[in-house]
Amino acid sequence: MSALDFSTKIGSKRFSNPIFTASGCASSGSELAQFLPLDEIGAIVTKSIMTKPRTGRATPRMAETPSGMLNSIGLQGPGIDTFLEVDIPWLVSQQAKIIVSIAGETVDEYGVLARRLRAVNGISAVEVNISCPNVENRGQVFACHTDTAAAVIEAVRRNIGGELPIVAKLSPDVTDIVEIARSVINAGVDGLALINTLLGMVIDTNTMKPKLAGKTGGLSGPAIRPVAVRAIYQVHQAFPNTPIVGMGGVASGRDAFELILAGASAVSVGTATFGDPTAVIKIKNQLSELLTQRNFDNFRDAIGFAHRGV
Ligand code: RRO
Repeated sequence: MSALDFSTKIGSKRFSNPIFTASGCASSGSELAQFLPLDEIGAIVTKSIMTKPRTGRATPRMAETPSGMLNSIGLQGPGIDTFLEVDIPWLVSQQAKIIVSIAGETVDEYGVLARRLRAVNGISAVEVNISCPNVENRGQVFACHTDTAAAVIEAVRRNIGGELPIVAKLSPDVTDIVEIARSVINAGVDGLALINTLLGMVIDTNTMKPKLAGKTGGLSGPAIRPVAVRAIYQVHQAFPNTPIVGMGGVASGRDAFELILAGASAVSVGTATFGDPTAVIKIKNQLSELLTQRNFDNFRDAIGFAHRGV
């Protein structure tokens, strides 16, 4: 049997393998670099960056949950100036494939970030995070409404030029994710990132108060995997030609394969990295073995396989 072709594509960009990090779970990659060579990862998706440095929400901002965890980080980060001066050159020096995640408080801020990125060398795509659950004003979750979701993507498309693929990161906390996907596809995205965390809450029954200082947080980990599989399946069914970067509780090659069968063209590993920083490489190797066992000689033939003949 011939060697597996493990490569994948998002828009015009090709990636040597389909296992990526998930935004927010490996910052800009430097913590992971002590455990593994970053150039073996399909792509590093950086923590969503904003126009200005930000300290994030008050602590505690993590809480354990059954088969998962809640986070309430609140977009902590260095801001775009330091990110472009320090993080990007360092990632480029590691020969990492880079997907930059961006987040704004207003449509204009997304446009400003896109303009800053358009001339930067070494970036393969931009993830437009329109679905952060930990914003002060829940009315500002752009991905919860078709019009605001589209407005952000139009601003990014206008400012970034035609070269860099744009991937919109959507929230599962909506009535109909297919309608949100439709609006951002019409607004010009090249791909979708499905799914961000679900909004959750934990109350400590000893103190009788919420465990997180910010009260609510984003739920991630294996508990949300069936939600991710469902969202990917629904969106792939409606838009089979739009590449999906799938994420949500992937902790093994088998889990990644499940998201791929649902329709993902690539899979990001997030929460699993906290327990095992080498998870992303282990999952890549397990997936490669599984595809070979199932007689796939081209990874791309497995994308959306669960839809065939249904
Ligand atoms: O920073 C966060 O609190 C955060 C973000 Br930007 C996001 O997109 N998803 C999440 O669970 N947390």
